[in-house]
Amino acid sequence: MTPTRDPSATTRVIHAACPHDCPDTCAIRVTVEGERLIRLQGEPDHPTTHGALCTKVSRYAERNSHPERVLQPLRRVGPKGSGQFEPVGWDEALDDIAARLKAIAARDPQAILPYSYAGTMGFVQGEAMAGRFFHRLGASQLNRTICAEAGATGLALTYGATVGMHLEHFAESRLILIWGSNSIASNLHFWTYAQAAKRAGAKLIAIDPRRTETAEKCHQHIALRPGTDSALALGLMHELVVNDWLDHDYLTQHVEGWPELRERALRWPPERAAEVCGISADEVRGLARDYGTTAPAAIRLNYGMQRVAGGGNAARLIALLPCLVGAWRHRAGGLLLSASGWNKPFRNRALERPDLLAGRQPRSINMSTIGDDLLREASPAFGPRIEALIVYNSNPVAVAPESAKVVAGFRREDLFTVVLEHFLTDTADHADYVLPATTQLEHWDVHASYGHTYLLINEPALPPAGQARSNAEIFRQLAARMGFDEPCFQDDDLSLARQAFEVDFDELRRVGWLKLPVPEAPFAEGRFFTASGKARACAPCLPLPDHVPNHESAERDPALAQRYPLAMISPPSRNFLNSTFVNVKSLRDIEGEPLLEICDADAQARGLVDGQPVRVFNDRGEYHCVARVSPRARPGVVNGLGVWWRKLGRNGTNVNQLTHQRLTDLGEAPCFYDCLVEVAPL
Ligand SMILES: Nc1nc2c(c(=O)[nH]1)N[C@H]1C(S)=C(S)[C@@H](COP(=O)(O)OP(=O)(O)OC[C@H]3O[C@@H](n4cnc5c(=O)[nH]c(N)nc54)[C@H](O)[C@@H]3O)O[C@H]1N2
Ligand SMILES: Nc1nc2c(c(=O)[nH]1)N[C@H]1C(S)=C(S)[C@@H](COP(=O)(O)OP(=O)(O)OC[C@H]3O[C@@H](n4cnc5c(=O)[nH]c(N)nc54)[C@H](O)[C@@H]3O)O[C@H]1N2
Ligand code: SF4
Ligand SMILES: [Mo]
Repeated sequence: MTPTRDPSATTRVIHAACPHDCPDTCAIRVTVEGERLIRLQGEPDHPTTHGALCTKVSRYAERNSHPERVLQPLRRVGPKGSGQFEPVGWDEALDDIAARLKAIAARDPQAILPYSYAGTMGFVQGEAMAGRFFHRLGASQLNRTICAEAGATGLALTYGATVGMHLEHFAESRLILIWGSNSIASNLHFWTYAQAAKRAGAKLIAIDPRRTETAEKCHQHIALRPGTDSALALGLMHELVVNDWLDHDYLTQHVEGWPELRERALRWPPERAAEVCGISADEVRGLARDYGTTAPAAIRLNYGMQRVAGGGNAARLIALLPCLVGAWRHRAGGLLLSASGWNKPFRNRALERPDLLAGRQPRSINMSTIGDDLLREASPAFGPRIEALIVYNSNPVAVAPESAKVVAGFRREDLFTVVLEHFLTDTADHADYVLPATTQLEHWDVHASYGHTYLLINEPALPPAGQARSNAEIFRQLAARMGFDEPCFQDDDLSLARQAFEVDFDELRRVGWLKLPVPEAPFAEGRFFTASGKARACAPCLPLPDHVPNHESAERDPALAQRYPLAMISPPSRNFLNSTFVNVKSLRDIEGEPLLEICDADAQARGLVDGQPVRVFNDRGEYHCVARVSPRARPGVVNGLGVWWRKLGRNGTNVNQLTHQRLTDLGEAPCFYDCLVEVAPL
């Protein structure tokens, strides 16, 4: 049936950007007629998007007009965590929230904590007005470590910044190591370039404990044990040295600490590395031969390998590999973990206004230990007990480690919690107030990417659904009620968008995106961003990187490994984005239900068959799901795909019921993939 059209409505085409925490940051073309969404498609003219969106965001309209969207402010009526609310007017809600925050701030503003991450990666609806608000208030600061800090810190220690190859140049590589990344699921537009390289004759090798859909399509898959990447990197270096597959010129001129690193590498013959990694010595030798003798060789490193105790050291070692063979000399050689550091035009200080702290230095709370921290009493070391929590762009009750403690913290009757959300997530269920937020189709924003080198604009295409307001608008109105009268609290969303980057904003609006000025082959002649201009293996203030075994491993805790012999990783599901989209029915139907992949031998040893309900457990708790006996799991490792909403799971839990709050070697990040469990029939 042809829809009837309002003749007065005009068709408009709008430049948008995908807001999700994904390295691809796609440019989106939205077509609307009046206030009706006609079409949402990948922008055909944007180079890295090339007209394609992933399955998830192709369903963005379904998410946007979801019948369960929160469309008006809600106030808690039931017990904490019951998810029982009554509607309330905006003014009443904001007045009450401001009064509560004022009373707490009068005692100590550090008892108030913002909690946010990358629900949207936009600068305006991220930390622009929110940053101003919490700086002016003098609230506790949040150390945003939950995703990438171990790897990013390792990368920055090595190169001086979180930068790497251009996404597009992977198409010209002759060898690509896809390391700790399931590109087809989580970096689809990189995969397009990798496939182009493959068609042109390049070899693709996946390094991943799980036989992912990406590993399956590579020429080779090296299924190492989780948390052993540093051992593999050292074993590769050993082989590069003894076979003299080295670029001596490059090492001499552009690497600090090579003699020391060489000595360490020589202590890692392939047999030793293989033993730690749970692979064969020939796999180490073969990989070294490929890497040492093929040019240009590129590494697509991703964050999957750094969610373990030694994640930072592993990232440092892997980031040094391209320096050994001189891969950086070619634009299609080198490594990409993050491109976020290329965003030089970003005006963080103008946007978030840390100067509003006016000399105060509030404490910083690590978002990855929110479970422990919500349960902590006041103390001289910790400071005041956390009394209020303002959550936006994040779903900590589902995504933070060691859920039992996170939930206990959120259930504290004396904690005042406000959640800005689209949906009644596991976190929103624990709120005192839920405030309805606009979506990417309904608000202004600007974006940079951590996987490519373009800036993008997002113009609103639709009016806000129901009574939804943008995050920035909500913080603006709270600021007014708190009596914050600095002029920066008057900036509307469009002004904030203008202030974010030092670029020609009108040009950004006209085109939809702008390419950052990034050198073609950034380290062809060294010039790293470190103080010495060299890549750093070690320096007077920086010890050599080494292999650090997992917190939960036979090496570090043999008794624990006896009781819980299986290492569990919990990588993302292809059709969810962290915990976003789990409530979108068409996507949940594809994923089926929460499951645990286990290999045939480990299943048989426990009398498990495919499709059987199981309990996965350790000392922290128990998670119920369905066993999938599958070659995707290697012996000794189970894959609990994430991150389901607890309330949509079997026993009201998800994988984070099992994860712990210990941190990584660098960056104080969580160790989601460093977790021992046992599995039994339910
Ligand atoms: N579809 C989808 N896309 C996403 C996300 C999502 O949830 N769903 N999440 C987004 C986010 S927040 C991020 S940070 C990015 C990047 O997210 P990443 O965490 O890099 O996600 P993946 O690409 O799935 O890569 C993780 C891979 O690392 C593997 N892995 C686990 N432990 C180890 C290990 O110790 N060593 C090695 N070598 N590999 C290991 C896992 O099996 C998995 O295949 O993806 C983003 N894109
Ligand atoms: N076990 C395990 N745990 C993990 C991971 C894992 O691999 N395994 N991955 C980790 C990683 S890499 C990350 S990055 C974190 C991610 O954790 P989060 O950043 O919390 O990501 P999401 O779960 O996607 O939740 C984002 C929420 O923000 C909301 N949102 C989106 N846009 C807006 C907006 O404009 N305004 C407001 N107010 N809200 C909005 C969405 O509705 C959604 O509920 O999870 C981590 N947790
Ligand atoms: S989630 Fe990633 S691949 Fe999907 S549309 Fe967004 S940026 Fe593109
Ligand atoms: Mo992430």
